[in-house]
Amino acid sequence: MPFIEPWRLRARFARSLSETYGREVPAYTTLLEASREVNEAVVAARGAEAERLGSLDRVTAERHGAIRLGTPRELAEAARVFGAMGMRPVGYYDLREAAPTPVPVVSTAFRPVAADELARNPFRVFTSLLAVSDRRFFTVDLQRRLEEFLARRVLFAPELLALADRAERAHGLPAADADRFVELATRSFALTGAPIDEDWYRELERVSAVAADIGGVKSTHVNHLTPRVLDIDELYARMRDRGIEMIGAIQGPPRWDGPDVLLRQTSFRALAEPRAFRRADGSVHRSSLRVRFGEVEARGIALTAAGRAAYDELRAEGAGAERWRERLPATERGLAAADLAFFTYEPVRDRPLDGTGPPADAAALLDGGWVTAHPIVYEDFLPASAAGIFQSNLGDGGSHDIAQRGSDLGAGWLAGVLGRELADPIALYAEQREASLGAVRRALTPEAHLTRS
Ligand code: OOG
Ligand code: NI
Repeated sequence: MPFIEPWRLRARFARSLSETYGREVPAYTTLLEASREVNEAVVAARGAEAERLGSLDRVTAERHGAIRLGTPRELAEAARVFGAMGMRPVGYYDLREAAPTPVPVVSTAFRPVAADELARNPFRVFTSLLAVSDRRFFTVDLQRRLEEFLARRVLFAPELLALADRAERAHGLPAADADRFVELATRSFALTGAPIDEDWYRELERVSAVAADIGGVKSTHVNHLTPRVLDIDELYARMRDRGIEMIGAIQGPPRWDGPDVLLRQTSFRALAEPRAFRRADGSVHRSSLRVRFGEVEARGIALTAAGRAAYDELRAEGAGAERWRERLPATERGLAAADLAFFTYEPVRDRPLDGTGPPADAAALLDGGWVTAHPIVYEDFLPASAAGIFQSNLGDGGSHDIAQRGSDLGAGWLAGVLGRELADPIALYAEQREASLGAVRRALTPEAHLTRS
């Protein structure tokens, strides 16, 4: 029987989730159509340069999903399910601190980390955990009732978790078990029709729409699945032309004439979906909820810590394209030379010899024509954009009391909950760059390498 490796499980799961979501949210299918059109038009117009940050095949298949969980136990279980598919927790996002509208969650993203795994299938899931212990949002009483409610629900079937553990240990599953794994995993994230306790849901909604979405129902669901486009301004215009109500803006860096960096995102408003509600007297009636929406993203080059600091400053200023040009070099080469963005380097094989040896640092290697640079794509998320995406789709901000002290729930705490290392995105990009520079040095100075080893 064929053996299905983690990346194949991941690719199949992403496809299966996309099919389910398309059936549930028809506007998602419109978004996919518009995205495909935009990507094909960009490649036709710009040629190979359009694929510099990912082949058309990768970009067309690329998705990120978002899920929201209620308890540390649920998060640890999700980590096992994603672990089976070669997806590791990367990055810590504290959206409770997001201005101007805090969201009562802390988050991470599960994604492949190795370059070859990302190339095979880069599926990632932004995963948020409700901060029930945070007094700025929840009283002691509400925390207790939320915890009681959440403790009684089961998001991931024991059979799914057993398969996940086997898959992670053995780096894959035999075909029949793989089918079952994908089926159960997809089912865990599909919307269920079970009636919602109306009083409980509405009480939570008054505190926070996110709290209601997470703690007001007995299951979880993917709340969006995001395709990637090569030109997000063009996509935004096309969706509006199709009469779809988009949120006010594109989040993240502005459009400018330099290379795409980090991540730009936008979305259409959550659509009203029919849901059944149970009243206190036991009667069931139909109403609707707006929780699931369509988002789209454009990815750019990963920034170094210095580049990221510049981005954060520009964002805080609300800077437009002009300020960007003053603050950041508008070419890949400039970004590489100033060490503001991440690249991998490759030796130039036929560089004419001129008696000089290769210099030590990347910028000088580039200037001397020793190497070519390839941009590393940003594979992660942006906390301010994430909070903006949450808020723009969940109606009003609910209530919170900033006078209260926040509970800890830091990155170390989250790693403990996961029982896994929480990778630092910048460290992952830096590792990739260093590995390529190591290979460059070995190729350019073989003798030095030999005498050292
Ligand atoms: C997650 C929002 C964050 C993104 O793309 O920044 C996110 C959520 O709505 O649950 O997906
Ligand atoms: Ni998203």
